[in-house]
Amino acid sequence: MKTKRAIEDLAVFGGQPAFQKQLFVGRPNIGSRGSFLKRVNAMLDQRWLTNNGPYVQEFERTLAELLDVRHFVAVCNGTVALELAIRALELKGEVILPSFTFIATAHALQWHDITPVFCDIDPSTHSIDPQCLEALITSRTTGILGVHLWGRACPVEALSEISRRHGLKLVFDAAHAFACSYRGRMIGGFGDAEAFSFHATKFFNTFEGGGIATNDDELAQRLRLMRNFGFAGYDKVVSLGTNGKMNEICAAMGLTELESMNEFIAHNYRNYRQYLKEFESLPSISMLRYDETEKCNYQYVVVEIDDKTSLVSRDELAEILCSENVIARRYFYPGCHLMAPYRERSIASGVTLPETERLAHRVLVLPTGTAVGADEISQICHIIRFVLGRDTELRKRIDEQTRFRQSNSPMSPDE
Ligand code: T4K
Repeated sequence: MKTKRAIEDLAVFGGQPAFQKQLFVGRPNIGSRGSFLKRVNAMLDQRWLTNNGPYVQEFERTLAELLDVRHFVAVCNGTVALELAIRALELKGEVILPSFTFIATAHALQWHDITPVFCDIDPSTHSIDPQCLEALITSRTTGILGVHLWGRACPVEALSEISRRHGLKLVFDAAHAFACSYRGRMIGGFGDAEAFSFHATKFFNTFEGGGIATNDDELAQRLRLMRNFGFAGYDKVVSLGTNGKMNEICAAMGLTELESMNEFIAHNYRNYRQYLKEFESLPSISMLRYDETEKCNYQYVVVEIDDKTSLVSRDELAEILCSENVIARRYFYPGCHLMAPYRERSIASGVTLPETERLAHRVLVLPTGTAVGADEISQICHIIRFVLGRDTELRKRIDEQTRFRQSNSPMSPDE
């Protein structure tokens, strides 16, 4: 391990970076190459590349069983999974969702001319706050789109109860929550439908890919039509549709990844436990915990930097880590309601989501996955402990540097 003893040892102040190669959040987990290539060869021999081929069908059957749902409809990515679910459920007008999510959750609605109405979160869970939600329901509201952030279920019972009482559809964005459970039931079976992403950066990937899980037979039928241009037979179109199909090579990847999925989870779990232990006695950082009685993919190592106890901000820590080649990510900053094209509307209508905005300034996601092991985590945590332990000294140094930069800038007010 490259020990940092003095401030000058930090790469940001001219020291040697701790890592030669960059460490990323969301480096793909890769299953058995042999197994994947065997499937690819068989696919090429059969000359069946897409359009509900044998791998897609096997993938769908396996996933429906794994998630304990009647139907799993595989599609080309998680955004299209959301869009198809939204269309097939005939959502319109306004749909309520958390702002603290990946922008695709909001875009999937807006793309279909549905207004995303952003709701604040509960800071203790990072998930949509049901108490704020109810006040946002209007005569135009047709649905609720909950997000199982970080693979932890959002408040499923409360959302189900509210949606039932107001006659609203309930969809979940389960992009983070493949192979996770809630109260012993696999995520996938809640609400009217749940949409998954199998993007390369997810713990389980099909390069690009996604799918919708549902127990509703009619909905599944509509989804299957819609993902294939509305074709009900060779030349019979019965509904509006798009091209949302998953192709055979992606399904082959998915089937291969399933063989190693438990190893990926075990690796992520070891990483998660190590991070927890390393941060145990560091008061200015708090790490998101998973309920270990549930199934979980442990894909996200999420920390919050407490600006009341640390003189170094989240963004400064991220910059310091980046110089060391640790590409930690601040997720969902500044919150979807403050991103284009929603920002202007939020500002004009006075939407403020204090908890979302506060969290978006505190959260940092650290590298994990099979590309990251115990030595890397020790080194990352050493740097973080060093930075937060020397925050007074660092604050002085950063402020001096900022003043120096400002006084040498051609735009400097001193000139
Ligand atoms: N809902 C939620 C809650 C989501 O999180 C997402 C997707 C969706 C819906 C939509 O699902 P998809 O339509 O994407 O299936 C990434 C992903 O593109 C996105 O899938 C994901 N969420 C989101 C949270 O993160 P970026 O902007 O972080 O991607 P990028 O290119 O910066 O990649 C992250 C890091 O991963 C890079 O620094 C390098 C590394 N990487 C990436 C790729 C693609 C690799 O090492 N190899 C790779 O192949 O968005």
